[in-house]
Amino acid sequence: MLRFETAGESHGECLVATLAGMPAGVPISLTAIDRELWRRQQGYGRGGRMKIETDQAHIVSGVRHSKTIGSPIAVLIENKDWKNWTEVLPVEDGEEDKKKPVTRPRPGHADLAGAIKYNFHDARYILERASARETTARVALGALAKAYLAEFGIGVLSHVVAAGEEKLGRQASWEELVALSKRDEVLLGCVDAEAEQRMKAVVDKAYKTGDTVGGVFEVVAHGVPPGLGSHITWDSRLDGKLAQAIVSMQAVKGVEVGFAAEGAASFGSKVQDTIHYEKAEHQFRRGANRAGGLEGGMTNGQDVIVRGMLKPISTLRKPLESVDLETREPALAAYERSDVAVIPAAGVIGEAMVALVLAGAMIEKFGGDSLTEAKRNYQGYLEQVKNF
Ligand code: EPS
Repeated sequence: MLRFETAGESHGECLVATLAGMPAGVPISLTAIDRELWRRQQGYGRGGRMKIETDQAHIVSGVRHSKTIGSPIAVLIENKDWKNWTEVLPVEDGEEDKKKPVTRPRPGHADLAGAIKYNFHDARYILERASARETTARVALGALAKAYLAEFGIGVLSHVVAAGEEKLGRQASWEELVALSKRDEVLLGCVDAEAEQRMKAVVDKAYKTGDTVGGVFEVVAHGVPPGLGSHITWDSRLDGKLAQAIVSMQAVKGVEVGFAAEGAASFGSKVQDTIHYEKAEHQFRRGANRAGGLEGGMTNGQDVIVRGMLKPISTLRKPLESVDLETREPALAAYERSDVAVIPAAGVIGEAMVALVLAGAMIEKFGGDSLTEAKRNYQGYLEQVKNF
């Protein structure tokens, strides 16, 4: 089974991530991992922190001579900002007056719930880990999962479908997503230039008013075989696993598999993807892909489509009402340097999470201690599907 963990705090020394269960022989490129880390750092609306960090993956185990060797993979990513925080957040005692306590919790952030739960009157210890900085580690591991999936012809990409009230308003083709992922300048991660400008205007408005803005990203997995996940138990349903993976992301409050919201507002006759058969090619074909490639908790061979809904970032330059944890008097919420919008970055993190879930499902179904063995098992299954 594929298992992963991350550790690390936003202004600590580094982020650490481990991935166990990856078969041996998967080609790994550090350049490809760093490209994913770069993509996560982009987007109009990012704050000053991204000028400090240039994320780079440092693999310390599990990969030799550019291939996985079957042992757990451990990745370190340095926080360049750490040098500014060594006295604020030392591992040992340090000086009391160097601390930067956060006592005015931000509505919407983990500050208050975490402070109560962990019994701290300084929410700094909570926000350091709750911060989306942690997603850097997820993206590094997601890049490893993507390398594995690529060996089976599966690609995972994303795009932004809404920023605030501004929407893309149409479907994007896989080719458009590929072209978008190759861009060296990322504005809002939208495939349509006109819609992207409308989205930019929303972010500009948030900037000007000391506000923040959320949005919706869509992750698409292409080339996925039918039969990943299962209908047989609640916890083997792949849609459930994908939903958890997406909602576990910082600031994500909602997830949609396929066109769920539209479906809920329509009649059944308009929503289901009709089934057809191409006799000459011995292949089933579907009338549409409104199910997002998942039926009964299983992939059906169409593109897997999941969307994540991001609430606006909870750190506001024009802070909201809060209460001081020490005095219990009304106070404006704490403000620290922050992002105004992170929708394209969230899309890249969503890709990583989807890639990790799909790689996990592939490994569960096709096993294999080595990639050679996994591919042999996969080919056998494809043959069975072809002859169905
Ligand atoms: C974050 C606040 C900002 C973001 C950070 C998440 O960090 P800082 O307070 O250091 O400016 O930039 O995101 C990242 C560091 C990142 O790599 O994505 C927060 O409060 O969640």
